[in-house]
Amino acid sequence: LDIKSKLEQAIEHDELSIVLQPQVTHDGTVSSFEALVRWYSKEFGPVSPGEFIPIAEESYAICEIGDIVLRKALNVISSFMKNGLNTSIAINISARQIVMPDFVNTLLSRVNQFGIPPNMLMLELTETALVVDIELVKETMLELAKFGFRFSIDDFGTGYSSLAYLKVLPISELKIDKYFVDDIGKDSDGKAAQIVDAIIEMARALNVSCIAEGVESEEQLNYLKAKGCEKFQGYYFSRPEPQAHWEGLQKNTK
Ligand code: G
Ligand code: G
Ligand code: MN
Ligand code: NA
Repeated sequence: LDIKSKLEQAIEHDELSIVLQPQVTHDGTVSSFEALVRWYSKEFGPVSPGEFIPIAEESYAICEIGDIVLRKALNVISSFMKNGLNTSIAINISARQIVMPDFVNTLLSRVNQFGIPPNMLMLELTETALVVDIELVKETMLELAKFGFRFSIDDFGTGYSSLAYLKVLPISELKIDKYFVDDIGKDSDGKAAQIVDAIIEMARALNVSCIAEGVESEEQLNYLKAKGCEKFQGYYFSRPEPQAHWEGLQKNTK
């Protein structure tokens, strides 16, 4: 069997799970998490999302995965809220998902089912997903924003979205791609840092907040802090970990 049919079986047999990576503010507080899907196959062992997400994106499978991740994330939010922890969760939304005719209703029925306020969810869309059908995506985003869902632009700086698009979309956050963060202090000409500066400026101009992903060193963190980036995510703070890891932490810090 090929990986595609194995993935369909994995979806059916509940072999997918999520891990959570913290998103941290200036004072080190965990304000939110990004949920990242994982596939531990009984047959192949761990399969990286870099491998199976592009395959899933070729079919409706990505929508099923999206719904699985959504339900698991809502379950985590619910459990955190019961413990008095108001951390929101960011989930990744694929281009194919956002243009599905039932996308708004699916999201609404899921948050109602779990009793979670929509503002506890941050929906991460890549620039590439935005421009697939900008008019439809804009209408969908505006509709969802009315209910309180928030949006983050993932992998920012690597796509083709123009300021003109960004200005009319209900965006809460720009997420600086790891690609630029990686090179802070490493590239000899300082261009990565200049691009990071420009993205932070753009976030300010759009009046949205800014988060950097892939933060691995204190040097990167200090640079981003000094420039006014508001939130940080990366191995410097923590790798993505299962829910149980964070519940332990919660109890310890009480
Ligand atoms: O977690 P890393 O963990 O390896 O994720 C690799 C890629 O897979 C990233 O580009 C990430 O956006 C994507 N990805 C991870 N989880 C999800 C998910 O739930 N949905 C979608 N569409 N993409 C995901
Ligand atoms: O959704 P997105 O494409 O942004 O996915 C984020 C990816 O980056 C995931 O694969 C996640 O595991 C990975 N990641 C998060 N923080 C770091 C980091 O500090 N270093 C590296 N190498 N990868 C990271
Ligand atoms: Mn993401
Ligand atoms: Na990203």
